[in-house]
Amino acid sequence: MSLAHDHLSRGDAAPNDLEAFWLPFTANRSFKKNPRMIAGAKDMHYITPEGRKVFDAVAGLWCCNAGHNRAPIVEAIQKQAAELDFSPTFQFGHPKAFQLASRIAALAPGDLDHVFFANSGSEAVDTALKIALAYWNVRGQGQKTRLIGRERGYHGVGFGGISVGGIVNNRKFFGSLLAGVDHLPHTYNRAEQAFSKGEPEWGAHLADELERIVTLHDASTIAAVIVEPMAGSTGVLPPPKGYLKRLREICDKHGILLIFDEVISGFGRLGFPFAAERYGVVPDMITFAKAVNSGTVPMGGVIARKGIYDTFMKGPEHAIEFFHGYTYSGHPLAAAAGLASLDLYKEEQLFERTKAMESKWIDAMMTLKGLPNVLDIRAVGLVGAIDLASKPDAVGARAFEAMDRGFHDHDIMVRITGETIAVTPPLIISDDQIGELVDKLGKVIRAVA
Ligand code: PXG
Repeated sequence: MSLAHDHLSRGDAAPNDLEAFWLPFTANRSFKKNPRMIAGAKDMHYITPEGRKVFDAVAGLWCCNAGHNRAPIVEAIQKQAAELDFSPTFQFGHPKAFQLASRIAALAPGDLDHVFFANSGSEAVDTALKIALAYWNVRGQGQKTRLIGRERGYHGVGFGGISVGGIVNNRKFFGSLLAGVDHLPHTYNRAEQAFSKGEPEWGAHLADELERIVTLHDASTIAAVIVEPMAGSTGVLPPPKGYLKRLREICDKHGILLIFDEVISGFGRLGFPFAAERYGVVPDMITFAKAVNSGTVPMGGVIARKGIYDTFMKGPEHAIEFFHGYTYSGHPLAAAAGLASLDLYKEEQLFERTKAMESKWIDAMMTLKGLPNVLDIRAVGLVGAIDLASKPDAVGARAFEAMDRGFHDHDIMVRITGETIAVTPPLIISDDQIGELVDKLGKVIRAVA
């Protein structure tokens, strides 16, 4: 091995200069003092540069649903890189992007049968919002421009996504955002819902707030409503029973497009290919990313109903129908990884398995009730969240410490948002590993009491 290569590989495993990398959504100064560094992964575990195994309780970032470094996916990516590294999808195409689009369309409910590829959830969301606006424009109703999001919604970090999103820190630094956006109220109410198993009984009536918004702005100005079927990033908020059906009814009544942001809930997280199926509601578009290829290569996209696609397909045949796209839309490596991941999900029946494990998972999560500072626990599919009481004058400090000590002292990776710990393990988790995960969580919660 050449000296240069030797130097590089040592550098990969344990970088000695952490300054240049400005980490995203991270407390950079704290991280650089005591880094939580990952060098490898296999199945349910991460491996630190020192070789310590860390239980991955969050599927990376809600994305590695098949677990880490699975051979069929790794091999598909390697093979694809050697065969076709890149080919454009503007005016050209390569077979795997078409195959993957067909496979995704087949998993989607109803007549959602056309797939537009992007490279992340944020791009998927901005693409869906642009399709909505252009759809009405093409139909001669260009005055329908308003977009309705929801408080506590997370739709990525593009200007469209933060505008319809409802998390104050993601919005307040960035000026006036998109004009003409309004928000539904969020669906969380601790007094009514605390420690609900799965979808809470209380809260379907909050969908009626859409009627109020329509009355205020008039349906003739509203293009689309976008919600996460289950709000993920903001602390895991399963939809109240009946809420999403009600939203669909109101959108239908007023001729408003309904977009489900399934970047987290798609590809098995809630025991179904998409949450739309779990909740028996067919939206007009679904955004996806993350687990489409088990988090291995950046990819996102939008699945649109046939009627939306068909609306664009007019005019001269040489003319571009929709002026939007990314250089890497449908990238060969991402597409190959997607096909291999969907095969693996099917072969190991990971979506069905998740559904079958759900009640055991929820019961296991609820055993943490009664531990110090635990104010609420929510669990649905293979997702769980624990709200902790804040330390006086230090909102978020307790959860931050839980994440940090979890990694360094208890060999577990968790996610935090505000004072909430979120867990969302790879779908290959075993019964015993559910026990192990909850046991570690309990230790972490006690450690930060
Ligand atoms: N929509 C939803 C519903 C998401 O959850 C995005 C869009 C944006 O995806 P990209 O690929 O642009 O990041 C997301 C991303 C967390 C967490 O800890 C969640 C996400 C990303 C990072 C952290 O909850 N979701």
